[in-house]
Amino acid sequence: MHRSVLASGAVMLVLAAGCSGDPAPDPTGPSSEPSESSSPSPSPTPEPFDPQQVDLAEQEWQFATVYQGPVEVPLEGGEATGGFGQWEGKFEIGEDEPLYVDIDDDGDQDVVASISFSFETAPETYQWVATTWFVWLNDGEQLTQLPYPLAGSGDCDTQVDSVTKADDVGVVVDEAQMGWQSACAEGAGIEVTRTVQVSYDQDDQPWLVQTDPFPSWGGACPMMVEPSDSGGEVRTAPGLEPASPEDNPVIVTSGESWLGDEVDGWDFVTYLQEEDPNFVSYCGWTQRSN
Ligand SMILES: [Ca+2]
Repeated sequence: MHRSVLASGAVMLVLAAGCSGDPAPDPTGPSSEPSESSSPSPSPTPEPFDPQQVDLAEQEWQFATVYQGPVEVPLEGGEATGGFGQWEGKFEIGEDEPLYVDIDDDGDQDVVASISFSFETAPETYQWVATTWFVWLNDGEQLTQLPYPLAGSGDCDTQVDSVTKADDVGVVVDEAQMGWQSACAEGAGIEVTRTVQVSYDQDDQPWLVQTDPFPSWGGACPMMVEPSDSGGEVRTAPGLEPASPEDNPVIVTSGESWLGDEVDGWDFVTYLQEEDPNFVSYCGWTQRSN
């Protein structure tokens, strides 16, 4: 009897404590915040993609010149052997360090780097053919190479002196063109400096566009071979703004380029500026009239 009275007294005490004591902790209330912030974050934010962590010497490239279309080149240790055009030979990643630059101005660092091809004239004997600079675009998760040559050096052709970061957006290509109808032995002596960035068309296709000294195609350009009577409005890239050289563009016949077959409905053309005494070749695109 006495025992049950004690027991019910204990129950009363528990109930009293439940009613008048401190309120139970509210998990959503302010009192729970300090314990949450002091515990370690269960899922740390992943590291952002760093293009400098990509080893371009171990990537599959597409090698091309402005004349000869792309071949796949799986580099290992910066080298690969294989065919290019009528040649068999070897590909090697350029000697210069890759250039890290936000070439499309989207906030992510892209890469510009070069690759060379030499053909094998005899066992273990190679003759240099061409070096081409390409853009690798960073989409925030990976690098993807643009197949269009940004700039290129070739035998008896344009020679690239440097590709460097522009003060504003893009890269500055310093190169020298051959004089029109000049002999190879005279070398490339006509200095050209152009600033190039990547711009996107309405379908989000990336294109190389020259922004300085005037809007034009920003990639490598085949040299003028002879005058032509071709016409048409020259654009910087298919579907983008008109090229606007300082003087009227005069379309000429140039060395054949694979880019001419690349885009449905568009021709890839070389033009001069009217009255240009140096016959400097620039490139652009005209809408095909069928
Ligand atoms: Ca970018």
